[in-house]
Amino acid sequence: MATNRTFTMIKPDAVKNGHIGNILAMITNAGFKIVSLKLTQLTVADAQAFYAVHSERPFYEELVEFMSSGPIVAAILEKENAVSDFRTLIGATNPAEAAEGTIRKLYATSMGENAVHGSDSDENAAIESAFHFAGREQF
Ligand code: DAT
Ligand code: MG
Repeated sequence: MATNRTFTMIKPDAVKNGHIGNILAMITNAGFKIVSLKLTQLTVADAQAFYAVHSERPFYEELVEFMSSGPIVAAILEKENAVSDFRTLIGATNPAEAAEGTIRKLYATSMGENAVHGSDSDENAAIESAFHFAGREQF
């Protein structure tokens, strides 16, 4: 299986609650290599653009407000089957439904404030990575 990449964000709730180190440790312990990494903050316009696919959903405004509310960690991760293995590591969108041992089970506080993002396809991983990182920041 070819090595490939996914994109993640440690969301404002998890940054605020002091979970950056533990989440990055879970990610690297699961075999992902960090190929890009930074602490940054989305503007409202950035969050609207990043989540444009959800613009008709009832939770969109709340999502944009939350995702622009404080610093996030953005990262590109590399591993065989990166997208699907990372979705398994983070767990279900709703932390109440997330499996034991997943990042969302351990660190998410609600459906809206669910600690981490993970790309849902190789195509979106590439789009989301380019949204956050210049080519020279991808190692
Ligand atoms: P995921 O982040 O698991 O890929 P998604 O792409 O369906 O989930 O939604 C993007 C984010 O939007 C999700 O991480 C949290 C928020 N969200 C999704 N459904 C929601 C809901 N019913 N109520 C509040 N926030 C929601
Ligand atoms: Mg999604």
